[in-house]
Amino acid sequence: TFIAVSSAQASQTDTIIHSTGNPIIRHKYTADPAAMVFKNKVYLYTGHDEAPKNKNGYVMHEWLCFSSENMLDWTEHPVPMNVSAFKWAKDDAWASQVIERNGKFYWYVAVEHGSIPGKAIGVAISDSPIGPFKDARGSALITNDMTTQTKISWDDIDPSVIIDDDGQAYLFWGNTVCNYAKLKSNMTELDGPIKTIDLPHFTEAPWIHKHNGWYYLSYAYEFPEKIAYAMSKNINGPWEYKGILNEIAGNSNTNHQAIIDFKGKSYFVYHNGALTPDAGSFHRSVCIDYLYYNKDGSIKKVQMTSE
Ligand code: FUB
Repeated sequence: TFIAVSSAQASQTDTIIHSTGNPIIRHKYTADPAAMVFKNKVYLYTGHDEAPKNKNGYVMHEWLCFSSENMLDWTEHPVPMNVSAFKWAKDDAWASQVIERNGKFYWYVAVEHGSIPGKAIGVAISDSPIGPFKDARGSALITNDMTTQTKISWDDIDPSVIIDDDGQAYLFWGNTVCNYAKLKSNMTELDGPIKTIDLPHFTEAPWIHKHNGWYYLSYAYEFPEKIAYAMSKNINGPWEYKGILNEIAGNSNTNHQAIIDFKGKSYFVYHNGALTPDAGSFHRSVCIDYLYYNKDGSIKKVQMTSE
């Protein structure tokens, strides 16, 4: 049975969820997952699809945070952040990612800018993975007037962040064009020019990760979206396109992935529109399936399950 919980009703205490299969969260619609492994736990950060039942369009005002020690029992933490954390932003709590550096947690998010037309990327900071988070800059890190490759207003979305083994941090993001730039060690300022990466049929949702010496750049491909990926031995490329990793995910035009290693296994975290018969593209739900690497570093296609 699906129980809708509105933001107003949201619990201010932890809620325990035992996942019985995909989608893993069934009492709310969750989208755009990002996962972070920290001290024996997985932290799952999602958007919250809050659109009324019959509305075709995104209504997203807040982000959610869940944690687990075994990928089956999840704790839902009190809502750690909503759009009003960013005074310069108007609405639209779109895709995000959290990363830890020196005991601080940095949350990169896409939102609608209040005065510069279009989407923008902000960064929030906390001493804890579950918040509270506050705006780390007081202004957007990336705005629509900094990248001019495309003319759409939502080309600066879907931030993904990595800290490389040498301590250099990078931010990847984009719609239609995949951008990336170095971040200063304070994690709140760019450190150099914005560059672009040419990836076949790149739509959005870049996710950068490293595994066994390879860099992987996965992304939403075409529309409706599949997830494709490229590999490189160098974070600056060249990137070799490796094909489709995940097919269109049940009933949703968008797909959006996070890839992590946790306790000896690898996981593919994504969303679909299959929680309720009328869910579709604007009432999405986070799912998790195993991800397997081949000996040469390439990745086997993900088998989507309902277990
Ligand atoms: O959730 C809003 C947008 O839809 C995200 O930013 C995209 O990745 C797509 O999932």
